[in-house]
Amino acid sequence: MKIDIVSVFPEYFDVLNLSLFGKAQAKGLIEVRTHNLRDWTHDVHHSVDDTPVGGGAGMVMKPVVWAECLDELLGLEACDVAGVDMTDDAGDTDDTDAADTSATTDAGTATAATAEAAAGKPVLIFPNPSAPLFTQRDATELSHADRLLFGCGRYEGYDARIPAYYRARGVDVREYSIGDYVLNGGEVATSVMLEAITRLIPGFMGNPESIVEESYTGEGALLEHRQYTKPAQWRGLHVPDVLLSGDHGKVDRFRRDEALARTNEIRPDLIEELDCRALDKADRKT
Ligand code: 6GU
Repeated sequence: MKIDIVSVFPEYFDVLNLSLFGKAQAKGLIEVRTHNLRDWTHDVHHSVDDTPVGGGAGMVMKPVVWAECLDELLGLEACDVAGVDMTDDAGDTDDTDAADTSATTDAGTATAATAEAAAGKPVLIFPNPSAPLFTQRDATELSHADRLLFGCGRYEGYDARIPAYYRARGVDVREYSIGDYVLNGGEVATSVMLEAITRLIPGFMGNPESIVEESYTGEGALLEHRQYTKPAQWRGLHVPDVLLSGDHGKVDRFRRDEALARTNEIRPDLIEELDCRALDKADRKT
């Protein structure tokens, strides 16, 4: 998987040379290139932002600089696009866009295209606290992509026409938030998403089984049961007896019950979403 990251603080990603991520790069499983957005500016101050149109506090990242950078990284020639209405908010958020015409270049313009699952196509990802939540499902889907390009915004965000433009050019554009809190920029969110995505690439993890049973994966999407190691008794605290019984059926049942009970307590929203086909007969009794 080829990964490009554009940021005004590319040094943020130096940590990607450490740990499993560093090993995956050394093994050639992933290839990361970081880029400084300021390299695509032409003014003496290398400015990447400007005041918000319509007024308000803070600064907004300029489409002109971002587009020069992204055109180059995506190998696109600059051209105008037609048929994108920036006042139509539903048309710009996700892959349920109304128009599904594929990108064309007749008369030097391109028409709006529906984002589609990655099949050899690069996926352009913008971290954005006002976007849909990034989930394990997204991580799983994106782990199959050949190329990811992350555009990290800082300050109050980026001009909304940037993702709209590349979507209209037929690029698979995604915007994701990583949670209900505000960070200073997209760098940390990018690191979080990258870690969630790349650890699912076959060969990335030392022990591939460790990713199978985890929370949020698979049909069930339950929180995981709690874990214990030896000693069985420690400072007056005992490992549950059933885990020492050697009865795999009982151990599985105990863990499943605990996962369901903990999920119900901590994340009732996940129980709401649970597909009843993912429940077994014994679950229904509890
Ligand atoms: Cl993706 N970006 C920023 N700046 N803050 C966030 C976020 C993203 N997700 C949660 N908070």
